[in-house]
Amino acid sequence: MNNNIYTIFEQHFPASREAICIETPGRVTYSYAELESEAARLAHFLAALGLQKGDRVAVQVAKSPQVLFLYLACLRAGLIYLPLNTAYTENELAYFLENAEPALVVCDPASEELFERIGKTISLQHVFTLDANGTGSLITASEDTTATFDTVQCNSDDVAVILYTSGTTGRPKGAMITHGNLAANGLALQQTWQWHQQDVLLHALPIFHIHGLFVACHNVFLGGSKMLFLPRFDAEQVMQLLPEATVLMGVPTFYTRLLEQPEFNHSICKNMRLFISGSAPLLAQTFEEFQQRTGHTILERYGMTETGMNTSNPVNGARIAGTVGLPLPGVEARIVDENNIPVSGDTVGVLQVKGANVFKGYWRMPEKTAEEFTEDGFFITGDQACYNEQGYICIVGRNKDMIISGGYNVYPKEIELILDEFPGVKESAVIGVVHRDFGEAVVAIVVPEEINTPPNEQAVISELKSKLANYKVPKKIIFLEQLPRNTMGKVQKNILREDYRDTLL
Ligand code: MCA
Ligand code: AMP
Repeated sequence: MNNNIYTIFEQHFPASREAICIETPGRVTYSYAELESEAARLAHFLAALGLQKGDRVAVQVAKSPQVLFLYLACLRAGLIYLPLNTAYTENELAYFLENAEPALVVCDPASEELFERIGKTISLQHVFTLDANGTGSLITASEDTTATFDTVQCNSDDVAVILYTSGTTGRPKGAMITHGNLAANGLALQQTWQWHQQDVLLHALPIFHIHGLFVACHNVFLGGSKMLFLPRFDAEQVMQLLPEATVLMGVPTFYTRLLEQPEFNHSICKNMRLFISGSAPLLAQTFEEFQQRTGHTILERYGMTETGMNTSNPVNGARIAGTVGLPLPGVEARIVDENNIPVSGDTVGVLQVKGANVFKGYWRMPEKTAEEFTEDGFFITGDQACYNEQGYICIVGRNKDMIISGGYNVYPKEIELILDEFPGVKESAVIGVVHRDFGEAVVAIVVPEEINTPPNEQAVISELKSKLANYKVPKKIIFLEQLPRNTMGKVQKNILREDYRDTLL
């Protein structure tokens, strides 16, 4: 038996492979037959380059159907797919490449030279390009390759994908996600959300993270369904296409932006079966406003890069605002106190999860991996949670110093390390504050060496922009004489968060 996740997808593709899998806004369609042959062609090409099972393929490209063909090709060839946010800068990319040592990079033509340069310092063998139109040297070079390929044999614990997630220390860690993790989580979601061949997903998420790549696309592949594949989220375009869709998946910002559209109403959503939200907390206010405007109740679910999806509100049954529902089939979840003793009711503790969905570990970081698990094998999420009256899980806070802005995670340490190096800066503290559009947004509190002559704010912002993905760059810098500290000398970020909570409103 082949446990390669692609083999499992294939078993779920529609019997008639002429059924459409992907449709673009320009009405270009790709059938399941084309999905199979394009993935086979690319897999053949990658294998012919000499790439071996377990080699990493790093991909930083704009969203297009061809990226999905490449992803499936890597799975088929037993290669480890390493997607990278298109916002990452040279600084960030150099770290990922050095850490993951990919054998091949696929990038936008505009960044080819950058990757060639970074690649010199590691033993990067190949750089190919793929642009937003789905053309580039990767496609040209693989054009004449055979469109059949025997999917490489994989075990459940073979790594399929590495996804970098930052950490409280500021050094990103590569989460190793196996073929077995993807299968367990994909099938659990397909069953829970009752995905079927008549479903049409409106896909407006980026495809370099769990949400857009696994949660969205895997459900389509396992449901044998179709997706309307948009390059990015655009509220007007989403409204235009919603009448053709049955499912939308998004971060809370998608829903607040739709509600800002005066024409967004009941009739636009008349064919919809499910609106799903995740990656960040959905405000009860958004949940209720959405219900009033459309008659639909948003289904909120909860997950992590390391675990995939853990819990979900039900399709049939009450979906409750401010909760993330119940554990998915095959997922064990418990909330524990500081002594690792399970708590019940509305007592807040840390959420821990266990199951075939939980990742294999951090790439080349066995100690960091060990730190994140309990002795009895539960993964410590770092999220604070409790149960509501119905026994649903509510995420009420985080033990980790992390900001979620528009669905993207930002780790303050990464920004503070750069700020503290800036001339004239003594120290800094980066916090998340309330933001109307992004839920939370990044703000930096900076203590200058001389309070009367602080560094130039624009110069600081420019420095950060050159080193960090744009969504991590603070929306505002506040200069303070000193940071609040407790008796142990630890910066009291809770005070800063309280004081500057409304600074961007
Ligand atoms: C864009 N900007 C942002 C963000 N996005 N600032 C803060 N937070 C953001 N999320 C800034 C840019 O830096 C830029 O500023 C300006 O906004 C316009 O950029 P643009 O790219 O045009 O913005 P947009 O297209 O309107 O994007 C907003 C968005 C996008 C649609 C909400 O951020 C998005 O698609 N988010 C989804 C993220 C996601 O998929 N997360 C899932 C992770 P400037 O001009 O100053 O540079 S997976 C996960 O979390 C787990 C596993 C889970 O449970 O799902
Ligand atoms: P990531 O590191 O991108 O995997 O983000 C995972 C984190 O996002 C979780 O640990 C939570 O803190 C947060 N998250 C994801 N979904 C939800 C949700 N529905 N409600 C609250 N937080 C969420």
